[in-house]
Amino acid sequence: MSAPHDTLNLGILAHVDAGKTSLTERLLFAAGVIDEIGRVDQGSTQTDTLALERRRGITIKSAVVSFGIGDLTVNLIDTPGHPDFIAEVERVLNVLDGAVLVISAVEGVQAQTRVLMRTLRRLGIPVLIFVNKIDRRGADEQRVLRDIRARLTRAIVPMGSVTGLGHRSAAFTPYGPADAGFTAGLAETLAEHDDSLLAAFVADETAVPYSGLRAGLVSQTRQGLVHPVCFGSAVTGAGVAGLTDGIRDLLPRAGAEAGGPVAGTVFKIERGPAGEKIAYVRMFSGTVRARDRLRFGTAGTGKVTAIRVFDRGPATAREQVVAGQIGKLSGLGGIQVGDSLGAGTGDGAAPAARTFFAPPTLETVVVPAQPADKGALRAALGVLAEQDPLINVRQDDVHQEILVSLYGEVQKEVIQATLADEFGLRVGFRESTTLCIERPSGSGAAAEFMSDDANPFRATAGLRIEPAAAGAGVRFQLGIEPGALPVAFQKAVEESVRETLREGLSGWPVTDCTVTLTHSGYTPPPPFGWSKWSTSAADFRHLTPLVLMTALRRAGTQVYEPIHRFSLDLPADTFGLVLPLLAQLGAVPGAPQPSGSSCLVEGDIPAARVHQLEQQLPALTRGEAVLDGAFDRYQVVAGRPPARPRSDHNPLNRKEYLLHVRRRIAG
Ligand SMILES: Nc1nc2c(ncn2[C@@H]2O[C@H](COP(=O)(O)OP(=O)(O)OP(=O)(O)O)[C@@H](O)[C@H]2O)c(=O)[nH]1
Ligand SMILES: [Mg+2]
Repeated sequence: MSAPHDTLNLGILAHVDAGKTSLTERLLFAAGVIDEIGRVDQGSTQTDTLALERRRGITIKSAVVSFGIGDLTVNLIDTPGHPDFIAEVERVLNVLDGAVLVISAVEGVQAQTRVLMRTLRRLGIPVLIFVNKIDRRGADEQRVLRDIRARLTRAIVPMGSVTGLGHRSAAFTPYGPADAGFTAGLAETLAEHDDSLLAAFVADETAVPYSGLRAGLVSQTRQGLVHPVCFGSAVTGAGVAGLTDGIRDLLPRAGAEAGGPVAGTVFKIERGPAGEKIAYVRMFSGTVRARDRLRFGTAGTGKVTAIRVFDRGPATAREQVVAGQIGKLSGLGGIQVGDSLGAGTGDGAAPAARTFFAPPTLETVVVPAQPADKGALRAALGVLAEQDPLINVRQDDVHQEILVSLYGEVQKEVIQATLADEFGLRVGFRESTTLCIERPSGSGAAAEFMSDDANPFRATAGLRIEPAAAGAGVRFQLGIEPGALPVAFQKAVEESVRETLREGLSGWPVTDCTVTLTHSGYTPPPPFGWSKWSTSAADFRHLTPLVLMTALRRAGTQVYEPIHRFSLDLPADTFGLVLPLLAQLGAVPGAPQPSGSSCLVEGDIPAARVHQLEQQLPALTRGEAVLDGAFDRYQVVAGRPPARPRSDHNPLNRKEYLLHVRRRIAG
């Protein structure tokens, strides 16, 4: 049995305020799913449903809606554009068949647009570009196209022309086979990836039939090699028909193996009215039925109690969800965002933690208004972290404080409001500090054997740590004979490695490294029963931090700080005033590019200084400066690296650590 219709799981992505949610509303209206178009500014849209989203007029969480275009069912995922909520975009990327990247016809390519497009291209996700807001004053078709070619990609195909730019009457007219300029440009762009087309085109420009060009466009768009560009307005509805055609004809459809083994990915968790977990899963293969027992994540299992499926409207109760579809599953208590579903999991093969964007670069202390609420706060943050794996919660034992990692200041407000609304907890925040990372500077190894007198645990472990490529994260691998160590023990070592690397030699998280298990040994239980002399997973969990920290100390680490790429648009006559400020904040600006009475400066600035720049710019520029920026890379901190307070039982201090373990075992 297969899905009733072909399905396309479509992400809608853009810089903040480009018009994603408004466009979503338009598409739903055009498809007849809603009779009235909601407005972001009035808090009446289908996808901005949280109280906070309606109050602020921005999207915070990704949301799914579904509509039909002919025989195609589109599940559209509206995502937030604000960089503080990039984690929401991150987890959606795993489940998309294609994406629409929205760009404002007035603002053009913005910092987040570049970050998103780079990632979409790296992942090979097919992308249509929609240039929105052609009705707004200042909209400029040619400038946006130049901007896209210069800053995103040259592999674009403008699909039509715009009339009445900057007016409510602005309209989009698709090109057809008779537009010679269009067909020539199309042939030239397609020829970049198609040698036979290139040869035919060079021999005789008019010899390639339009049907061949069209087939090439479909094929190359579906492979993510070229990106068609449509224009329109989410407010007036102009160009929405052209976009709908593009979604139907140019993007690939979900492969649907309804009979295959169950495989799916959880990309969102929601709490139901009774606080129960509801997991949004995109099915890649197989069929899940109500009352099925499922495996998920590394070791979870549970029984599905109810299923809702998105099928041309709100999710409705169904008996099953099949390959290609998005379903909401109830009943799986321990499930988490990022978990994969199905038989391929749960056998010890941990799913590769894929991260596409930079991790949070800020950290702040959360302070409960009532000191007695500390325990409740820790529990509540734990629940939030479950919905949002990038909310890293950390306990600073030295100062008895709770810290969370963050992408930005708006995210603070969201956490504050969520804790108040959902948990009845009032909290404040200390000023955010920059979150650095450590990377090993060389490779280092260490081992402790069961026979060593100094080793109090019934386990042997040897580990090697070495640097990996930037962005690789932490990779764990076995350098021992397969089968030499039971899976449960391997898992204990790996989990402990990841936990230990949350605090490196200077107290920062250690990343971009490969850790190899080089030695292992254990005492099996006697043939019948159990003995207190045999090895347990806890022995490995306790020994691993000691061995790993010794290896890390031998490898050495370097501290890196996050650097933002900024672009600053300011009145030309204020450049001289702003330059000294940039220098003082450690920014490295490029040459200013004048345009009329304003000038554009692009450059690098330590993330730690962005907030100061934002605060001081208005006074120097009559409030006219427009600052835009996004995380670009990590850079070695010059001079003495900043240190972060380590927990008091950090395994660097062997004695403290062993006392801590003993207390934990006793307690
Ligand atoms: N004139 C005009 N305004 C638009 C258009 N599309 C969106 N807007 C306005 O732009 C603002 C932002 O629109 P949203 O739809 O919330 O943008 P978004 O991309 O969803 O924003 P985030 O989800 O917060 O990133 C709102 O005030 C919209 O009314 C358009 O085509 N023309
Ligand atoms: Mg939105």
